[in-house]
Amino acid sequence: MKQPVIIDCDPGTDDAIALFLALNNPDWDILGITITGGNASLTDCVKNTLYLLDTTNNTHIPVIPGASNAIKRQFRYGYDYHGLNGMGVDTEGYHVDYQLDAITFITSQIENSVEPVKIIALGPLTNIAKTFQQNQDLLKKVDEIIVMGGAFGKGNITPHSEFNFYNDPEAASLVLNLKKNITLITLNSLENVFLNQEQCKLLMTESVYGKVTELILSKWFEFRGELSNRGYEPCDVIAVAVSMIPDICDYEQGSVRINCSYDDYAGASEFIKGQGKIRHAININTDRFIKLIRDSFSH
Ligand SMILES: [Ca+2]
Repeated sequence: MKQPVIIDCDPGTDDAIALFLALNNPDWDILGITITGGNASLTDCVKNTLYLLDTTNNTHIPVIPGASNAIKRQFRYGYDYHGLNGMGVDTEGYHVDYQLDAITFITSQIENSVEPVKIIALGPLTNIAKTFQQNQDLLKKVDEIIVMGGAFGKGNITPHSEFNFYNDPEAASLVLNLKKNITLITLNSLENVFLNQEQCKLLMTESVYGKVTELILSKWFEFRGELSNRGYEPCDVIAVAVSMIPDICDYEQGSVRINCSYDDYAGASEFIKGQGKIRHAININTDRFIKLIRDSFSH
């Protein structure tokens, strides 16, 4: 039986490639893709997801809108990093069905699933936090939660904070303190995995997934200009890769404390090694990571 999976995300260029990797995993049954605002407005993130599923013939997978803002705050978007509409592509003609609701969807899918559900969270954790805040019993039927977010001693939206945790620190704190094992991919996990343009070209295979990846990454390098010299950070793609091939990296075990202030330290995180339910991914094998995507996008 296939592993049931729900992906919560905010596409976003790296969310896009992460979704493609997940869609190509023959062992997974993607029950749905729930959306949070973050990299772009909720509306843009939903439209970007519809675009990704449409261009790769995956329109049978439901896309469900969720949070348009954080639990206590306004989202700060990432258009300046990701480009037009938050993913660099024209999404005119795609329409958002606001009758649907991410929390209702996640809850009912977990309740109705025979097998425990894997949850992969690639954006601000608002939808996930609200779901389990309302119903902690659901956790019994969750296989694992994989979270991309946070940074220890560094940041990307401020010098101290990573984008997803900065955008909803209250949600991040709630999720990372759930009574559930969590695999965490942070900016520290990514230290060796900044992809230069040559490495990115390796992901642009002849399949439809490779072609859409080529479009999105080419637009990103063009949009960022000289700022792209540091390389492309495939944050969300790493999260999916780690959850597909757990031995692609090493881990350190512990707990995480998250700052919920209203300044540049909002979402800043501290890792406390030792007792704890958080498994922090470190030392990603970049060659295996690139090979995994190339193999997945080969057909
Ligand atoms: Ca994301």
